[in-house]
Amino acid sequence: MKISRAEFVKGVVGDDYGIKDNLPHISFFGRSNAGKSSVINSLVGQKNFVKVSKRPGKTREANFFRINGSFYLVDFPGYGYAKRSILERNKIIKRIFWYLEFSKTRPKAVFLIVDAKVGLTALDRAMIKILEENKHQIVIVANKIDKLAKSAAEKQLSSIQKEARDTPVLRYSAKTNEGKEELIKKIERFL
Ligand SMILES: Nc1nc2c(ncn2[C@@H]2O[C@H](COP(=O)(O)OP(=O)(O)OP(=O)(O)O)[C@@H](O)[C@H]2O)c(=O)[nH]1
Ligand SMILES: [Mg+2]
Repeated sequence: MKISRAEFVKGVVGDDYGIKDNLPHISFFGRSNAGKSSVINSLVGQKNFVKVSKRPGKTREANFFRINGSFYLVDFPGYGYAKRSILERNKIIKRIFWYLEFSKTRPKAVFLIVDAKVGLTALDRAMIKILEENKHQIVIVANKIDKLAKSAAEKQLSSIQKEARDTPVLRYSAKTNEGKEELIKKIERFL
């Protein structure tokens, strides 16, 4: 698959997604600052398609991007951003969980973006648990692999893979586009 068209459709704050075209969703979750928006930018090949900021906590809405007119990439707000109020953090988690448990439009797959250098955090583990309980297809994307030297990268990847057991872990860099072909292939398989 070649991504030739990417359109921003809407940003959704509440629980009503209001998108009724029945196109499949592929959803991106992860800690704030892990690079969800950057990964989407690298996939669509446009640097500033989704806003990325130096400060985490930029994405506050679930943003729906229609790709090739045939499916959605959904960029969710990151969880665990410490500078947000507890109330706001809870709201975000609640919204994500609602989507994963009750939304009529179940995502075809969930890509969990982690910072390869940081590895899996407690919140990522909680997220994986919810995803598994709700029988979602999961792929872990170990992003920012460019920040690690080769041996450190291998070490981190194998420790993430060991913990993730059967869940696939992809190495990725939104900066260099490493892993882009594999990620697009994975997405394609879920559609
Ligand atoms: N070196 C490097 N930096 C990256 C990579 N991906 C993202 N970044 C940087 O990490 C920061 C956060 O990226 P975002 O894409 O905004 O992260 P996010 O997960 O969407 O964050 P929230 O919207 O806060 O949830 C930005 O400064 C990016 O430039 C990568 O693969 N390599
Ligand atoms: Mg973002």
